[in-house]
Amino acid sequence: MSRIAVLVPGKIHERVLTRLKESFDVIEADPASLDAEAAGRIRGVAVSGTFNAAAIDRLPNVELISSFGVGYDGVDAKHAATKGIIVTNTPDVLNDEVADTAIGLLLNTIREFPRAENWLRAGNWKPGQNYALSRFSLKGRHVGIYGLGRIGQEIAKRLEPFKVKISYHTRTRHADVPYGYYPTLKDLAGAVDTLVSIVPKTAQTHKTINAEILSALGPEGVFINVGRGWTVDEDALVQALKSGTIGAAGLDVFYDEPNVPASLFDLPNAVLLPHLASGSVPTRNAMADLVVDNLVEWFAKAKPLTPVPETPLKE
Ligand code: NAP
Ligand code: 8YV
Repeated sequence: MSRIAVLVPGKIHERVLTRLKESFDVIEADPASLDAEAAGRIRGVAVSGTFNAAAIDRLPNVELISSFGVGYDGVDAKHAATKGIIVTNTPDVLNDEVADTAIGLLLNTIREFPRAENWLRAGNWKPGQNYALSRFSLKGRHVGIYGLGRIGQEIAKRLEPFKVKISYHTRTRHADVPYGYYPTLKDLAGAVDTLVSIVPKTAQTHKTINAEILSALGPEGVFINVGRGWTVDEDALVQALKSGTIGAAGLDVFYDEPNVPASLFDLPNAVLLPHLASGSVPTRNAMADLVVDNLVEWFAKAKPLTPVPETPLKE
């Protein structure tokens, strides 16, 4: 009996391929390159990155699209839903790693550890010569979290032992958290001196970190982004860092990855990471397993493990 065919349309974590091949007939191809017979055989997709409406429409019998990553902005989940197709993502298994990265990036940005190490490695540490004191300290700061979801809440919990004040902005207020709530991002930015963004890429979050928000954050302000670069007006951010409108920024994500604006490279008050917040071997393995397990569970028991909210669930 032939096995269920699963399409892998592009580069994906090696463990996804290895594990998929244990249970499925894996077809590694661009959906546009498939003939009608091959496209008709595909019942599942495992994807890291983009799978748009046109790609979905090429697969008449696809039932589930399993996306690598908690952010599934590359997959047209709304379009899939109109056709009864399930989309899954990889929530929770990466919360700790991403929250740990956010804290590391915050400390690196405030205390300038990457610059200090570069200074040492360049042979500058000599008798009588010490690295300059960092302008900023985490001590006594008021941290605002833009997005208090699964990851935002882990970031907040990790901040508590640092004895900083913690506030947040989301559209929905949480009754069960001990943090101050601000109903608008502008109110939050005006109240805090440190802003951490961990919201998804949606039409509503596009360039919401703009000149007005950065100005509200102020000259002592530190901005950290571990969510999506889409959320930031990068020209406004560069301008704010150059002019001293804000003090410093730590960025793991960029508007047009992997194209990081050259204007950011020259800024001494920016710490830049190549979208690695979930990028440890154990966490990426857990994400890979969840990509495969969603497909396995769907085809064995008709119950995906982690469907995204747009997905229509067939009982
Ligand atoms: P989540 O649990 O869905 O949380 C999202 C949070 O954002 C919620 O608190 C939500 O609250 C808030 N939010 C959404 N739209 C908003 C808006 N327009 N205004 C204000 N708040 C808004 O998601 P998660 O698992 O924490 O992940 C968050 C995002 O982080 C992912 O979607 C992904 O883009 C990014 N991420 C990045 C990395 C990395 O490697 N750098 C790794 C993992 C995740 P309300 O709905 O109440 O507004
Ligand atoms: C991954 C992420 O780097 O989960 C997400 O939303 O941004 C990251 O964990 C990415 O999805 C894999 O390329």
